[in-house]
Formats: sequence, structure tokens, C-alpha cells
Amino acid sequence: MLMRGGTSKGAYFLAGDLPADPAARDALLLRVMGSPDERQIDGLGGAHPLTSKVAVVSPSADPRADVDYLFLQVAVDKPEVSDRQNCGNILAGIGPFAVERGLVPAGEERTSVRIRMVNSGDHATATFPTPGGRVDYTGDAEIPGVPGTAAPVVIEFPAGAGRLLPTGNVRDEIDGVPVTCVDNGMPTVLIAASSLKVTGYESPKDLEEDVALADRLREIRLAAGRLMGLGDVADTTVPKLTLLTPPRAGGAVTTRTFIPVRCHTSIGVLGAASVAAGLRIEGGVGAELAQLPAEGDRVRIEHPTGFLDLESSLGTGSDGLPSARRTAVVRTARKIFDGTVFPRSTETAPI
Ligand code: NQM
Repeated sequence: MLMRGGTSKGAYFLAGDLPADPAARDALLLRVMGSPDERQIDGLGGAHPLTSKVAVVSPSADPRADVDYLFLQVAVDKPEVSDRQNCGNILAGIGPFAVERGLVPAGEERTSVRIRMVNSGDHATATFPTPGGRVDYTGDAEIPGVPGTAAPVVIEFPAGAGRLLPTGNVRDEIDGVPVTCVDNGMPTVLIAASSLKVTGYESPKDLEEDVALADRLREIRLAAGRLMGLGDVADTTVPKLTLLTPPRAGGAVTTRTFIPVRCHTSIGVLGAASVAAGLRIEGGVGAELAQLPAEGDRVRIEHPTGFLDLESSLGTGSDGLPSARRTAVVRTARKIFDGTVFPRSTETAPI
């Protein structure tokens, strides 16, 4: 099934419909998406990391979950499929997909699906309308970055299993640049845009064309990856890098996020969850430029095409450092197409 999840788009599969062997599965998915090819002309991919995504869904053996969701990022221009990151936007389609495929029975009015996110081991609960026992994608929820309106998918994340501050510090310095490395579901490096001599209000296109900035970001990311315990991140899509600058549309902060080379046209959900938590960390690079709402109020993260609102609260972990408690967000999803994909143009048998 081809679905839009939040501000991303991807192919959703039942695990049982794909090869069990990861190498065979990944080879097949490259063919399905049309990678490697910068236009992905021979497949379903949309020629951008945000539209070259795959969800693999199966019933869960975890008593706290109904379904398992494995996210796979299919590279556009390289023959690579990665399970090293999670995706909170594609997550928005998982509950509806699970109901469509009969993995979870629909409620009469709405349905809550408990999801184990296999990539991180974290959990989420997605709630969406199912009047009369069928998923209803229509509604009046609007999310910036997607035209029109659709039914709200409310996603709640309980406190994650990992450390909010993976380096153990509220602030580190890399090549003279202060950073705060935070992980509230997505490993993210927070950097004040001003410390890289940009305003942080530039368009994604202008930022992507800044070669000197790209060099700087690459060096910072490699060093941050090591500090965060992620090892050599040269070939991985995490950590992400988020440039922060003061808000200018009533939000808490303005962001430009690199995922990690292309600049996001909006912001990832878990990326935004990490930013929202990071802003509240006293002494972190975000706290001094953010305009935070009162504790308990929604945090509005501004991004290139609008904003993303989150509920986010922090506590203190057993190590005395800040830890995330709960995060909640509203997304929408759309079933675009359900059918047969032919992995090779010469093949007649569907997968
Ligand atoms: O952070 C893009 C997206 C994402 C990931 C990326 C996401 C998230 O917008 O949870 O949603 O950061 O690669 O789909």
C-alpha cells in the first residue's frame, strides 16, 4: 500500500509479503523504489529521502504492542537500505494500515493501535477515527507541509528507553561550535544557526547549495556521532542536525534540519520531539534562543513550510540528568494506492 504518513510518503508492506532474509528484502526494496537513481524513474520512490521510505508491519509478540513497525530508509542515489533510524511521520500510517490489513480490529468510533517501533525498541500509540468500523481518512486536521485537511492521527510516545542526553552532557563543543546532542526518539544535534554564520531562516534549497556549510556540518556530524556512542556515522542517516534560531511566527524556535545531507522541507516527528525536549534543557544551546511556552503547553517548532506542535514534558532521570517523560503529536495519513508492485519490469509475477 502506498501511503502518505505525515509529511512523508512510503510503501507499506506486511512483513509476511517480503523475503525474510534482510539482504534479499533490501535488494527487492531497491527495485521497488527504483534506487539507485536520482530520479527513481524505474520505481515508486519520489526522488527525495522523504518519499523513499518503507514500513514493514507484522503482528507483535510484545504484550505491550499490537503490531511491530520496522522502518527502512531506502537511499535515493545509493544502493542502500538502512534500519538505523526510525520515522515518526511514516508512523502515522501504521495504525490505519494495520486496520486495513486486518491485523487490528477497528473500533466503532475510533481505534487505538499500540505500536512497537522495532528500530528503536520504543513504543507509540496511534488513535484515529474508524466510524462504523472502517478507517476514515477524511477530516479537518491540517498539518503544515501537506495541502488540504484530513482525519487526525493522534500519536502518543511514552518515555523512551534511551538516554535523552547521549553524551552525558547538556552541551559539548565540536570544532569550536557549541552543540547539544539529544535523543528523544531521534538522535539529533542541536546547533545555533548563528554559530555557523547563517541566519537559520534561509530556504532548504539555499542551505543545500552552501558548500562551505555542508563541509562544516559533515565534520560536526561525524564528531557528534562518536560522542553520542553511534560510532562512525559517515554512511548512516543519524544523527540529524538541526539549526536553531529565534522564532518569528509565534512558535518556540525556528528550525532547519539536515537529514543528514538534504535539508528537510519541514521536520521529522521524532526529530521535532528531540528538539522540543532539547529546548527545555537548562544550559543547552536551545534554551538561550527559544521562547518556551509554560510547562504543559504545546511547543510549536517552526520549520521551512510552517510549524509542528507537540506536547512534551521532561523529568529527571536516575543519573540526575533531564529525561523525557511523554510526547504527543497530531499527524494525518492518507491511503493513496493499494495494489501490486512489480519489482522488475520484465517480471510478470507480483511480489
Ligand atoms: O524524525 C525524516 C520524516 C523524517 C523522519 C528524517 C521523521 C522523524 O520527516 O520521526 O519523521 O529525519 O529522515 O519523515
